Amino acid sequence: MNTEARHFFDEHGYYLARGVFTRQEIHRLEVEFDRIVAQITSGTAPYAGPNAGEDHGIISTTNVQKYSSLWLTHGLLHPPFLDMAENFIGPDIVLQRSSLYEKRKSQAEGPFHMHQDWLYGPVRHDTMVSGMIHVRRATADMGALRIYPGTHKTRLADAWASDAGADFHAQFPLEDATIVEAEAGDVLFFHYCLVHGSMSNQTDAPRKVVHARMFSGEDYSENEQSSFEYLVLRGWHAHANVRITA
Ligand SMILES: O=C(O)CCC(=O)C(=O)O
Repeated sequence: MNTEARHFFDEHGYYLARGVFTRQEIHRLEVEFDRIVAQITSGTAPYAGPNAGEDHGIISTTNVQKYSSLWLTHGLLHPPFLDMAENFIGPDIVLQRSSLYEKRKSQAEGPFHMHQDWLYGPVRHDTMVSGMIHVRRATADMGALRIYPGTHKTRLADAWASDAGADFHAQFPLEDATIVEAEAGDVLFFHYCLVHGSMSNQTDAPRKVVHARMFSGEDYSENEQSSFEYLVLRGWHAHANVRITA
């Protein structure tokens, strides 16, 4: 147990773990990331993914582990990644979903207004944590993640990223948030109640990340049906509402 990381996370709602993937490891994952993005952009609906849009330069998809064995075995199951996640989640780690985002140059506002993630998949005991894997460096100009440290202790009302959260966005402006810059191979772990968002990428270098949203195997979804999509990354999904069928 890395007690320093755990302590920081408990107090601030996030922890930036440096060099979880070596240069070589993250480079292999980047080549695969680029293949996935090339396939999306050569298709008929390049902007069909979550939060995607030509105007704000986002290309996205979910659950890379379903169609990339490298991302499954050398990304989400990478032992140093799960060792670090264990500090915040415990020994049983369940993947709710992963999301890939490539953010290209754009002048659009946003594109991720401040929000909390709990609204997009609440779990009973709020054990959900995102591991944001930086495939390339993310600087302020490139649209690095922005956060309000310490906001992770409560579920806030109307904390939507969409226009439904307009009052929330006025209360937590993107401009005043703390910017978390990171290098390729770093992982930003953050609690799903931490207020976060990000601005556009102002540079010619794309920002590339994969978020892995994970929760404790002892916790469970407030929506029972969603358990069928989950993937145990480490340990065991213990809760009785997970049906194991023959
Ligand atoms: O990758 C980003 O900049 C933000 C993504 C985000 O807010 C989310 O996935 O909830």
